[in-house]
Amino acid sequence: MNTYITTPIFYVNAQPHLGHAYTTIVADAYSRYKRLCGNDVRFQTGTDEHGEKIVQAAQDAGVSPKEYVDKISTLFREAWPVLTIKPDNFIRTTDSSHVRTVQDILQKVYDRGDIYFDEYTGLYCKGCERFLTEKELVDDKCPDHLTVPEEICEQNYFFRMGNYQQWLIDHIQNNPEFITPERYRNEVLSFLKEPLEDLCISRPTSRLTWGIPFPFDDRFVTYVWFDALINYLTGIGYPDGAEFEKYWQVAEHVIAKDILKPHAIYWPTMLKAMGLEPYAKLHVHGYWKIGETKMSKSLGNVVRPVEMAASFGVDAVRYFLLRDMSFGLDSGYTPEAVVARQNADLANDLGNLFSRSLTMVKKFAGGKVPEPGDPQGIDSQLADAAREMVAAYQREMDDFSFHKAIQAIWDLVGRANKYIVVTAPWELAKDPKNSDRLNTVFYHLLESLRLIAVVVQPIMPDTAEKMFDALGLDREGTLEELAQWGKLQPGMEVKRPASLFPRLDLEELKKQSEKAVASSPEKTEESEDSELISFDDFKKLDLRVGEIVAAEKVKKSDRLLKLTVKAPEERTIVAGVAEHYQPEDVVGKQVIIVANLKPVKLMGVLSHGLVLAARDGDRLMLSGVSEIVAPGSRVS
Ligand code: ME8
Repeated sequence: MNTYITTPIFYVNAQPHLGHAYTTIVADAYSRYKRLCGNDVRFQTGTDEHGEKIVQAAQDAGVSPKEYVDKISTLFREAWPVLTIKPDNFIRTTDSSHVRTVQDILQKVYDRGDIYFDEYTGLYCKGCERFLTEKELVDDKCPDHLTVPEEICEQNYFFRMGNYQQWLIDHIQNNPEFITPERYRNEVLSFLKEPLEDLCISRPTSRLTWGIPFPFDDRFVTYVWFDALINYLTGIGYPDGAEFEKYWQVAEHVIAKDILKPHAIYWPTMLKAMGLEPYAKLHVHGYWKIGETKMSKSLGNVVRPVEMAASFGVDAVRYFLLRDMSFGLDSGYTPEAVVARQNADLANDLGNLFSRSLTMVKKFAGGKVPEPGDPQGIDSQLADAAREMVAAYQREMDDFSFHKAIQAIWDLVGRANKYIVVTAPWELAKDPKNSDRLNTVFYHLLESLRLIAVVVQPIMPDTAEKMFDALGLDREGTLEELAQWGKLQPGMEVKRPASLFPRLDLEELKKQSEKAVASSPEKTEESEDSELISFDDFKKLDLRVGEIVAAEKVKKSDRLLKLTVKAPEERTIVAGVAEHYQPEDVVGKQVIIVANLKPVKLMGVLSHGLVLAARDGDRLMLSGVSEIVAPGSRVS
């Protein structure tokens, strides 16, 4: 059997964060699991490098787009091994083979009559890099980016997505596993109840040159999705590579819900138009959040996975992410939650089971796997539980329910710990008459540990490796072979156990990371004054020039003005300046705003940002720039 598993290719307008790491760890764990099942697996990830966002990010960094994408793509590529993620292929949309494939596909679909040229006026969201329909807006804003989309009228190429709407509905209805979990399948089917608009797939080169030129019209480049989605084909050598033959029909994509529509609607219809079968499965997960807010680079509330691994250990991070998120639903990140998992599930439950068992075998059985005697009821129950665990684990891993697969393993860990308490090997060891019984107990314990090591491997590869080493085991073989009860050979030596997981103390970790900052030579100046922030911290602020186009007093407040600020989209900002300015004084002023603050409600009005002002004694003066500039200009 073959497996082809992919992650989204991530935009290189920012560095990898926990959200990207989660998707990629999921794909890595699944690919390791399928390999363990004996499949021939290909796992692909990569970076998405064209488009306006990237040009903007490069400009902000003061380098060329090419220099910029090379640098950030490398950060992604180098982050993955730190998390023991091992992709077979890392694709970049600036790879020449990808560019060629996209152009071939554009030509093919154009020749078939599914691409046409037209004029279009629509509401364009820069954040999504696509036109939004009126229906998608919430309070006239893009619900993901909280910005008012810009009305744009221009000539472009369009893909006749609507031609394939009925086919897509039938396909989703006939294939319940095509989009999972079910809530997302239902969401897509409900969206498909309305007629599908055709998809704008180009940008004029007058607006954007950082893209793939149309093969039949060099005044245009492809628009982000028609370029990006095709990576899944390029990476396996479409159209005539042997790997394409082997892997396309089993393709499984993992994404978060933010890019459901492009993957569930654009992509299958594009494939149909190319004359290809759709991918096999789309697995959709929820968001990692900080508090109530999605972790995202545009909001700046991100956690860096490489730093997390340095604090907690790689396997603790992998375990936490796979265990704490129910695949499909949102989940909250806090360092306290990682530490709690590490201390309870890893150090206490698994770590203790492992070290207690091996220490006792060393002490009471000469450090060798003993020959078991006849099992009693309690022994057979443990063996049955282990067999049931393997079956449940397989079912849940196949189903992308990683948290349930882990629960099944930890049920067995709990049972084995209880088995030690009930059988009390240290008591048995007191009387040589019990040696047969003691050997049976040890054999059952060690065999349970062996099975746990086998199934833990895709989730925590390093931990499994340590367990295999201590148990002196052969790890070659498929899950079916390795998971047979009774494979452990009596007489084999077990090694003195290394501790699997340290117990973590969050306060201690915080102190250590503060110390590390204080003692790093290039940071000494900074650490002398804790009020100073780093340039990286400063860069997180999105400062813009905003033009106040309307202002009114906030009801029942002496202090607050409700401002409508153009920057360049219009947004509402509540400012505490009413004691210093009348509404009519501020209209027309250009001010400096912080554009990426989390929205907050003030006296019942939702404020999207903050206006900067200077306080001089009792006076408060709004900030501004010395010349009139375009609203939305970046302040740096
Ligand atoms: O959308 N929680 O790239 P992107 C969970 N280039 N997962 C998260 C997350 C969060 N808070 N934030 C991001 C793009 N992700 C396009 C994709 S594919 C042909 C083109 C993960 O860098 C999740 O996998 O914005 C999400 O779908 C993806 O990053 C979006 O990455």
